[in-house]
Amino acid sequence: MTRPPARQGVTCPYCFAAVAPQRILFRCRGQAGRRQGCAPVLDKELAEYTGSTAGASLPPVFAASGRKGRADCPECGLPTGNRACPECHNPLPSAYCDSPGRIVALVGAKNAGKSTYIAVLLHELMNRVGTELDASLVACDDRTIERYKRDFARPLLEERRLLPTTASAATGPREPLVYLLTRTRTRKGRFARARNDSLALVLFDTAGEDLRSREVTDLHLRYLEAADAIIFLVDPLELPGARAEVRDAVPAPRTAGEDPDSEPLNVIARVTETLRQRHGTRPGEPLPVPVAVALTKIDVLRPGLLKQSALHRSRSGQGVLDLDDRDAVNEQVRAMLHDWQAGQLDTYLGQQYAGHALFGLSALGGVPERGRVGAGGVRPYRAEDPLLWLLYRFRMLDGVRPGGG
Ligand SMILES: Nc1nc2c(ncn2[C@@H]2O[C@H](COP(=O)(O)OP(=O)(O)OP(=O)(O)O)[C@@H](O)[C@H]2O)c(=O)[nH]1
Ligand SMILES: [Mg+2]
Ligand SMILES: [Zn+2]
Ligand SMILES: [Zn+2]
Repeated sequence: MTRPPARQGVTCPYCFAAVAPQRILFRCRGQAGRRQGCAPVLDKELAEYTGSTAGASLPPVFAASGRKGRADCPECGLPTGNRACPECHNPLPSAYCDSPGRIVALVGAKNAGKSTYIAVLLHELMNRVGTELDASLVACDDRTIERYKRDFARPLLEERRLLPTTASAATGPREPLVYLLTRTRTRKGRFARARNDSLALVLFDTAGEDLRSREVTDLHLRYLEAADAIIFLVDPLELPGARAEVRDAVPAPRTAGEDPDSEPLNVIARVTETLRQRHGTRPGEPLPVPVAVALTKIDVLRPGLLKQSALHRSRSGQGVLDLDDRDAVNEQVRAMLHDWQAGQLDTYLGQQYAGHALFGLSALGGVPERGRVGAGGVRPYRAEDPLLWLLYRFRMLDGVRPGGG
């Protein structure tokens, strides 16, 4: 297997610049209560990044060699552990600087279900799945918290309205949502000790619109180039061969089959080209980035199709990856793709990537009606599966075979 080029230091999860460890800045902790730190000043770099001076008045940043992730502010003398990117001045959490961050890129054609998936996946990680994995999911900056609430959780999960089409990045700056997922793992046996593993989960809600052409925006491109893993979402309603398997009540999407640029295979091919440029691999050589390919909206499929199938079973939910279940789901989705004359997708991924895995999930768990989530509310189904597999690939989650072997 080819290895990705060794990365010097960290990749900023906001601007995706590669930052050498000694260049990481510190930010003064400032005044608080009786603490006499530096007063806030307008941070021009940060304001430029966010496109607004609101929230960009902060205690100053400074360069320092810093030992053990701390340095004393040259102005006020107070020690600080807050670090910032030298390019965009966004915060770089210390757990992110200390452990290699993993950037997960989420891509898919227009209407594939990306925004809905982000809303639901993050909610699952903060709740049920987080508990199962003994993991905490913490936003790395206040803007991420606000944006998740405003653009994802409130409309979809509280008000049960479907999310609007994501606007093209060309119409305005868009920022990634940056989280730190930290798992506590206790090793059993003689050298028993707890260890924390961190994964920076950087989700950039791309507009399917922007993946239609090769002229992807600069930030977009850097996001893809920086990705350590890809989650590629495919709407089964866009696969013409799948129509016969869809419940009668589900209307055909307006775009189906009309726009070759939005066809799943063409979208993944453009993403693959971008990745090849970064990795500098030869055409025949597989890319080292793991790719999770998920059929979204599987609730639209006829119940008969899923009955007694691997996809119909629920995961055991033990804080491990059940490899038997993983194999079964992978095989089932592969068989479905081939049945639907979409086997090309599987073949292409097998040729281009050293490791790809197939998933079937539903973020909503039911067919929406008139712009709203169905009557039963949001009931995600296997939404976390792709992420669990990636955690397994990153060695943050153990794999088990309950059936032995
Ligand atoms: N049945 C069903 N429909 C879904 C599900 N998730 C999304 N949808 C439908 O798909 C539509 C598009 O979902 P989005 O999440 O907005 O898709 P997107 O990939 O973000 O689209 P763009 O922003 O245009 O790129 C939604 O409005 C829903 O109608 C699901 O789990 N089940
Ligand atoms: Mg969207
Ligand atoms: Zn940056
Ligand atoms: Zn200071």
